[in-house]
Amino acid sequence: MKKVITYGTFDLFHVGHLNLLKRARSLGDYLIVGLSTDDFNKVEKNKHTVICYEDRKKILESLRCVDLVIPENGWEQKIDDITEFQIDTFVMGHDWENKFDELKEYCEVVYLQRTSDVSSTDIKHHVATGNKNQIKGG
Ligand code: C2G
Repeated sequence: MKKVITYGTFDLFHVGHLNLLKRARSLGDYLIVGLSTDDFNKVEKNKHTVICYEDRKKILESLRCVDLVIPENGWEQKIDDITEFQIDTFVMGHDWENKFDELKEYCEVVYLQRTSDVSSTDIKHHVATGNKNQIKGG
C-alpha cells in the first residue's frame, strides 16, 4: 500500500483544499493529513482560524479521499510521522516549493500546483468587505 501524507490548516474548507487532497490521494492508496492544531496555528503560523480544530478534523475525516487525520502540533514532527506511518510520498501545494526538500532523504516529495483564485484569506476578506461577487476556484 502506497501511503501519502500532507499537512495544513484547512480553515474555511474550499475547492483549493479539496483539489490538493484529491490529487495527493491519487498519488497512492492511503492519505494521511497532518491537521494544524489551533495552538500551532496561533503560536507558530500566526493564523487565527475561524473554524476550530475539532470541526476542521470532522470535515476532513468525512472526505472519501482522506483516510486518517492526525494533529500537526509543530514544524518538526514530519520526519517522525513519515517514519511512524511508513510514508512513501509527502505532498504540499507549490507555495511550499523546496521548503521541505530535506524530507527527500525519507520519502518522495511532491509539490502540486495550487488552485488559483481561492484561499481561506480571500474568503475572509471577501465576507469582511461585503463583496457580492462569487469566488470561483481556478
Ligand atoms: N492549497 C492549494 N490551493 C489553494 C489553497 C491551498 O493547493 N487555493 C493547498 C496548500 O498549498 C497546502 C494545503 O492546500 O498544501 C493546505 O493549505 P493551508 O490550509 O493554507 O495550509 P498551510 O497554512 O499552507 O500549512 O506544515 C505545513 C503547514 O501546516 C501548511
